[in-house]
Amino acid sequence: MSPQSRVVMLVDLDYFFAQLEELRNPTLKGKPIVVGMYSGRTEESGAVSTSNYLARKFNVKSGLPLFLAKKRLEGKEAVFLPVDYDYYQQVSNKIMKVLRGFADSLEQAGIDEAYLDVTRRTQGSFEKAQLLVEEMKRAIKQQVGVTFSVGVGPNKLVAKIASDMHKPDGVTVIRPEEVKTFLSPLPVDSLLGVGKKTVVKMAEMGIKTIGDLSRIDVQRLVEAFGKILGIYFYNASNGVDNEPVQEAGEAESIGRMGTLKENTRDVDFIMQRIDQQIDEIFTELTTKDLSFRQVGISAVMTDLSGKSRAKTLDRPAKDRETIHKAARELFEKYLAETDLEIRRVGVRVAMFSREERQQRQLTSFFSPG
Ligand code: TTP
Ligand code: MG
Repeated sequence: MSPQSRVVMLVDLDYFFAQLEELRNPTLKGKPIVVGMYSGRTEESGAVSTSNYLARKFNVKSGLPLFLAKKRLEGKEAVFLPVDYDYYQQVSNKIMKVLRGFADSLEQAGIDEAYLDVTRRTQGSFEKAQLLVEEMKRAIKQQVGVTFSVGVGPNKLVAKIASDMHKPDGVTVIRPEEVKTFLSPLPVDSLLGVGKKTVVKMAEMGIKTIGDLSRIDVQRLVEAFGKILGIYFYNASNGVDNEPVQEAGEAESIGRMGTLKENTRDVDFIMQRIDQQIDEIFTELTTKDLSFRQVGISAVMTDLSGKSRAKTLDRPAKDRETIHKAARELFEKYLAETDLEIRRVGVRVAMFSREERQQRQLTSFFSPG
C-alpha cells in the first residue's frame, strides 16, 4: 500500500440507455436492442445512441446510422426504441445518489458516469477499494437494478482508462506501481484529448503507444503541440494526473432542461419556460458566487432531434437579464433555421470565473460542450 496515493474510481454504467429499456421492460432481454436518435427526415434517418451487447455483436454501436443498424440486425428480432431522456435522467439521478453514499467526494462526468474519490474511506487501500466496488455493485443492483463497470486507480486518468477494460459488469484495479505497465502498450488515443488529428501527427513522430509518448522529451512535445498540450501529454503518458475529484457545483456549466407544455415555435412561450429555468440557474450562480462568459441553449424538436447553440460574451456577467437576452437571441436565430416545432428547451451558462477558478483544469479543457 502506498499511503500517499489517492484511490479514485470511475463508474460507468453498462450500455446505459439500452440497459434502462431492459429494466423497464424485461421481456426485451435476450433481444438486440437499439436506442436511436431519430432525426425525422425519413422514418429511418438518424443514428444509434447506444445498443445492448447483443446488438454490438452484430457491430451495431453508438453513432451508426439507423438504416445500417436495421440492415445488420435484419431477421434478428431486434428492438428499436427512441431516446427517452427524461426517464434516463431520472434513473441516473437515483444511481448518483446511491453512489454518493460510497464516496468521500463524487464528481458526475456524464449521464452514466461518475468519478469517486474513496481515499479516506479505504485508508488508501486498493484491496479495500475492490471490496467497496463489490458492495456498490450489490447496492445498485438491489436498489436500481442495473450493472456498471469500474476502473480503480491512483487518479482520474488511470481510473477512466481502466473502467473500459472489462465491460460489462467489470472491475479493473490498477495500483500505483502497475500504472506504467498498464498504460504503456495502449494506443495514444486512449488518452483524453488525443483525437484523430493528434494520432496522425504523433504517428509521424513515431509515437503509437502511450509508452512511446512517455519516452519523448517533454520539450519536443511542447514544440509540436504547444505548452499546455505538450506538458499534458507528457504527464498523462507517465500516468501523472493531479486533478481532484470535484463535487457537483464545481461543474463546468450550470443548466436546466425541460419539456414544454405544448410543442411550439412561439419565442415568448419558450421564454416563459426559459425564465423559470434562469431563476433556478441564477440562484445557483449567486450561492456559488460565479460569473459566466457563455450562455447556451438547447432545443429538442418534435422529431426528437436536438440542437444546442451558445454565445460567448465579451466580458463576464452575473445577472439574469444577460442570460435572458442571449437565450432569446439564440432561440430566435435557431427558429429561423428550422421549420420544426420545439418540444423541450434548456438553457445553461458556462465559462465561469471566480478568483480561485482562474486556473483551468485540464479535463474540463477537453470535455466537449
Ligand atoms: P457510454 O457510456 O459511452 O456508452 P454505454 O453506456 O451505452 O455503453 P458502455 O457499456 O460501453 O458504457 O454512453 C452513455 C450513454 O450516452 C449511452 O447509453 C447513450 C448515450 N450516448 C449517445 O447518445 N451517443 C453516443 O454517441 C454515445 C457514445 C453515447
Ligand atoms: Mg456507459
